[in-house]
Amino acid sequence: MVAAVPRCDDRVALLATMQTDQILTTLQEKIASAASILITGQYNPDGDSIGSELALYDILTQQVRADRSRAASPSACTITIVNDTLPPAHYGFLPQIEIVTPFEHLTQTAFDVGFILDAGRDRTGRVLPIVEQCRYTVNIDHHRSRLASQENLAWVDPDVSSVAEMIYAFLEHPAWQVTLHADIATCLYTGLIYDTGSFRYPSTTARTLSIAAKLLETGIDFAGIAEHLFLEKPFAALQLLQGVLQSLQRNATDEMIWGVITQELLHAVQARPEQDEGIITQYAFTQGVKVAILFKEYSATEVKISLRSRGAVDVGRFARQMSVEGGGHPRAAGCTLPGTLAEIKPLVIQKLQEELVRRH
Ligand SMILES: [Mn+2]
Repeated sequence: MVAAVPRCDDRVALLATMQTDQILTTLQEKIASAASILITGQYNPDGDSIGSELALYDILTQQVRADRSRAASPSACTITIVNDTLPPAHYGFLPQIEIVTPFEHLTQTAFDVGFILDAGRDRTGRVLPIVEQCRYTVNIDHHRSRLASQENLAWVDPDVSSVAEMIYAFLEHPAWQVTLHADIATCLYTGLIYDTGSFRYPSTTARTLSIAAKLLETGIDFAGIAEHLFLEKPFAALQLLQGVLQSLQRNATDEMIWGVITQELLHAVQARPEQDEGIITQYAFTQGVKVAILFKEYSATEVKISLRSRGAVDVGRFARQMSVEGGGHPRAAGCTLPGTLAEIKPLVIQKLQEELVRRH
């Protein structure tokens, strides 16, 4: 996309291409004079953020090596990946995952260049004070953000499927002397399939698939990556699903379905809260269901609610109505409400029932 001459009948594409071209040229110049680089992202890294961080680490390492090999007196450059929390154990298959520095082990606090991937700086958790001390900050993100303007360079494109797709542009740009190899491809493919649900979500474009094809040409174990990411589950996650299914209920018209994760259940199966990933999706795609709800009793005084809609109800708007911190998309949203499960559950079911009746 970057190197190609854009079609002149498409002014928007021309603008976007030039911006990407300028961004990557600027970044190459910045990296050439940097002695220390920080790579960070959202406080709990997901497949796209950790995959993109590791791929960028490799790309920067290659570029630094190429720049320094031409310099008369080459200077050293350190590159550090750190997030608030370490990636979950099931990302252990990613090449070079061990180079990620646990936050507690970080000794350096000032960096020349700081990259914030897949999130705004407000979502970096404990890394934020270190981001604030970076001499030059770069945000590469595909979420709409209020804070991107705080960075020296903001490359934010909400129309792109994943940050991994954006990182691929480094490999196409003439200023970057980097080679795509299987390790980078494994990391970027992880980001692509994580954020597109294996190319099922509407964010998937022809470019997403053409990048995926280029990644496959390096010989990566793409079936293995998908198994690690989406199919393998700890036994505790299965027990959690078993417990949630026991609470399965639906309304009189069979259009609304819900389940409950109680504190008792979490404790009994020794599951971590994030191990409920995927349960709500299964609920939402039950035939005839228009709205799915998962109530999560994470403490005795508040209930986290995950919502999915097949389109009849805007659950993002509903979540924002229920709580100022609630939000999400029309079809996938969530909020946390103060109160006990016994109070919150009937209230939310009744309000969503009213929304459904209004849509009829
Ligand atoms: Mn992402």
